[in-house]
Order: sequence, then structure tokens, then C-alpha cells
Amino acid sequence: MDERVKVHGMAKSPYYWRVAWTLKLKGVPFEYIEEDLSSKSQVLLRYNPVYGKVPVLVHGGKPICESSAIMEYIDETWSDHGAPLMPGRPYDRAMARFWTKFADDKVI
Ligand SMILES: N[C@@H](CCC(=O)N[C@@H](CS)C(=O)NCC(=O)O)C(=O)O
Repeated sequence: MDERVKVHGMAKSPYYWRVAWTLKLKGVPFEYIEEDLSSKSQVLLRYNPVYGKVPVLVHGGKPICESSAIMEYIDETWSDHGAPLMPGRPYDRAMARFWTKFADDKVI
């Protein structure tokens, strides 16, 4: 399996930075691919055919979309890289997801 991590993003996207900061926090090296959202690449549309949005993280050749899902994937995949991002208890994880969605809907 190709273990390299690639992120399709856009420098001004707060959703991209969410993912980039998570990878940096975990010490996971990645290749950054800047997307021109006014002329989306075929690769981006293939990786995210539902929304055609960034960020998309590619790991082992498989794409993952949606910044909050990507953050949880990173947290679980590199669980031995420092402190976990998500809390251990189900109730606390539910609360973390609630506030993440609040930030998506109301803040960003
Ligand atoms: N809910 C998505 C939002 C991603 C998003 O809105 N990305 C914007 C850039 S900030 C985008 O790709 N826009 C292109 C489009 O709407 O066609 C996430 O959390 O990843």
C-alpha cells in the first residue's frame, strides 16, 4: 500500500487548515496539492464526486472527504503520534462533534 499522505487543498480554505494543522500536530508528513477552485482538477472531482470540495486527504491511494471526518481519521490512524485529539468517553466525543458542527455551521 502507498502510505504517502496527500492533501488537496486551497491556501485560503479554513477547512484545509484544519486538516493541515491536525497533520502537523501529529507529525505526519504530507504532500500539499493546491487546487484552483475556479477550474477544478479531474483528480479532485474523481476523489470528491459528491461535492467537488477541498480538503481531500489521500492515504493508501484512498480519498477521504470532509474536514471533520478527515481529522478523526488522522487521530485514529496515527493514534501513537502524541496525545489524541478526541476525548476517550463517548459522551465527550459526542460533545466534541457537536461543537465541530457548530463551528462549521455558525462560525466558519
Ligand atoms: N464541509 C466541508 C466544507 C469544505 C468547503 O466548503 N470547501 C470549500 C473551500 S473553503 C470548497 O472547496 N469550495 C468549492 C465549491 O464549493 O465548489 C468540509 O468541512 O470539508
